[in-house]
Amino acid sequence: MMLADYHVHSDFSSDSRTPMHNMIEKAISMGLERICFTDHMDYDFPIQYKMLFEFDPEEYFRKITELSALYPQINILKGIEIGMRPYLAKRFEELISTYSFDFVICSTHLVGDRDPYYKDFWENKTLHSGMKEYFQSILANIEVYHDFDVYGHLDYMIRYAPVKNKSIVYSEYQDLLDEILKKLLSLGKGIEVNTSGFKYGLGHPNPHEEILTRYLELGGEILTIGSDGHCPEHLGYDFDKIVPLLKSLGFRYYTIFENRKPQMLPL
Ligand code: HSO
Ligand code: ZN
Ligand code: ZN
Ligand code: ZN
Repeated sequence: MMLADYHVHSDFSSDSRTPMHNMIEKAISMGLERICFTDHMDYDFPIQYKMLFEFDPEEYFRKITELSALYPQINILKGIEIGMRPYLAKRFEELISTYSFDFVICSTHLVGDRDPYYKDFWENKTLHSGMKEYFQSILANIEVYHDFDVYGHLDYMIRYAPVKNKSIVYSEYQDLLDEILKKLLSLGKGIEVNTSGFKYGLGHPNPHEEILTRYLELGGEILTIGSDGHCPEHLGYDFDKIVPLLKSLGFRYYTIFENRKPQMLPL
């Protein structure tokens, strides 16, 4: 059993209604030693989606400090999931340098001003062209923004593709994926394995095993594990599956962060 969940949302994210203390109590009941909140900060989220993925960092830090005192039996970390787009790099640099987060996940949630979560993204797109644009936007983000620890759920948008057969041929994106992974490695950044792919019935985590294997082949070591849970039932989702899966791919360690410093733990 994994003892740490490094991708957790609470009602500081506009798509979660779970107060932090409910997540923490669930984590304690599951025997987790660490829970790292990584609430959404997606500056300037397009108005047509009527979602405001932003929180007040002062309030966030105050709340986590208060809860850390209330629940000494678990280590509660202050993380954040930033929804990157190239023109926001300066704003995020300022935010991340101002507050002492333990852990920063950089994610692509938008391609241009379209969210693959909604149907309008997929109009006039095939699965292939949508995926390609998504991967290209990851590259554009890591070209200009570097103050993060891991890149989030590298291929997660396939879960929202309006097609029945979601099995994707990763070799079709090999060049792009290699470019992304090599760039991340040259920057000393890691990736995360996000177990919510199982929850969406994909039968694999995000990213897919093929991407994880390639990451390992290229010398990738930093790999955090997170459920991306937005409610207590989804905390630590399928963690019992992910450990044997990672071991079977050849991984021997996973990574946790504290004060932005990585620590490798045996799987
Ligand atoms: N933020 C969700 C996905 C999403 N919801 C995009 C709205 N737009 C994944 O945590
Ligand atoms: Zn979310
Ligand atoms: Zn995300
Ligand atoms: Zn998330």
